[in-house]
Amino acid sequence: MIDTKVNIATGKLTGGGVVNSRRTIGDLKNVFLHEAVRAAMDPGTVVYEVQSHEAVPQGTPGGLFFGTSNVMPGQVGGEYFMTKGHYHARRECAEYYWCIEGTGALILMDEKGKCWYEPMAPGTLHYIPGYVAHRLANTGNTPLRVGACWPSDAGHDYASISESGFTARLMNVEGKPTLVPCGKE
Ligand code: PAN
Ligand code: ZN
Repeated sequence: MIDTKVNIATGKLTGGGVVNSRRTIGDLKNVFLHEAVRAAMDPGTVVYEVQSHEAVPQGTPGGLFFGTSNVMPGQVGGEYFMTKGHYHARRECAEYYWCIEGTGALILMDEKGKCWYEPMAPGTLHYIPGYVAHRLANTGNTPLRVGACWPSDAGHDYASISESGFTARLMNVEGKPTLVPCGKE
């Protein structure tokens, strides 16, 4: 733990206990509204990377995890590059996000399907309450770097999102991020 460092300018984590993951266009089948556009893109293009510092085993009650997400700039058929999004498996678990660098949006959806977003810019702080699905979108031209802290027993429920999706999508409409109500293609 003591040899783990966070670069406060970029959020980059180095040292012990750091777990790295990466999602490319090829990994994100059926995540974007325009699946046919995604399928025609280079599958090796990186959409986002996540680093997390896991000081205790996943599922430990009472612990915390700390991480940095980097969402690259880009779009799929006018929809901004974004994370898959999830509810926490333990739905009551909340999370903090804060924006380190870049411009983007935190897209939120409650269990009734109400969807909204909070704009992100360096220094914005975002409290994600329990029972709220969350995903990050990069609306700018540079990487969006976001710090996060969440309970070590929160877990991730991706299945509910892949079954019914978010009820709205953040699209580039005439150059402006616009939350457009819709389902999948
Ligand atoms: C974040 C997310 C991270 C990647 O650490 O896991 O931004 O998004 P997906 O997990 O939806 O792919 C977090 O919210 N943890 O709970
Ligand atoms: Zn989360």
